Amino acid sequence: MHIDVISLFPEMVVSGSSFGVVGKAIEKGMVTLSVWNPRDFVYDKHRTVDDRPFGGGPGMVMKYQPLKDALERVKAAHGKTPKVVYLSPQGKPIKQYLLEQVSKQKQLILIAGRYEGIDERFIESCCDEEWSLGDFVISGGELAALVVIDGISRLIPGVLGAEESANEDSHVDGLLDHPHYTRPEIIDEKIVPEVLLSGNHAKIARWRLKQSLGKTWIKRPDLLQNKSLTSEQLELLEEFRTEIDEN
Ligand code: 9WO
Repeated sequence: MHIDVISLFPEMVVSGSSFGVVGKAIEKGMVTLSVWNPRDFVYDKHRTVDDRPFGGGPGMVMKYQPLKDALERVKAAHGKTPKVVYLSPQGKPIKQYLLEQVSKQKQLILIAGRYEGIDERFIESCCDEEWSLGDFVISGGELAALVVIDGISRLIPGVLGAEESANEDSHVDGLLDHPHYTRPEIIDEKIVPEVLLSGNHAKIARWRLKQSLGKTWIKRPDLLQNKSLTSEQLELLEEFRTEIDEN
């Protein structure tokens, strides 16, 4: 998968993508990343990429032309018309299903804004979608772009080892993850759930699913609203609730 990012801080995107799973995926060429700076598409003496907002108000707005020319250059480089996503507080919430959908495509273009925002005419005419990490304002779209790059990279076949991708199941079926434990078995007089030491993989899988269901019920009941549980899952959740009541 190829990801293009248009950003005034290309180094932020490149360095933020050079660690861990994403760094390895890029190293192996399973994900390729190009970052384009709108400042390279302006030709006045001061290389102006922003200007004062019409109608007054605080701050500056990113100009249409540098963004448009950078986007045209990206499209010329790949000759296709991939999805263009603008990362902004006004976007639709980024969910796992969005990442899964876009991970199946060959290319994605991410627009990371700065200042107060970007000229609305660019959003309207050049961006297919607006995505948001959540209802908050940070200093720019680059951190959101890094989240999208990371989330998509993990979904590219082969990026995660078999073992890791097996662990992914609990993340992507609409439930919260089960708890994790590692050595030592006892620390600060705290033990590991016995089932995890049993070597009985069926029991362990059942326990993990029960924990995912229970944790989701406690922390994010809204996720269960949109999920039709199987009879086994309903039974496990009931078991979890009973155990909670008994403790
Ligand atoms: C800045 C600002 C200052 C005073 C009053 C209102 C304001 N809104 C903004 C603003 O939205 N700035 C954005 C900075 C413009 C687009 C790029 N920036 C950004 C993206 N901030 N936060 C995001 C973002 C992206 C994805 N998910 C969550 C937040």
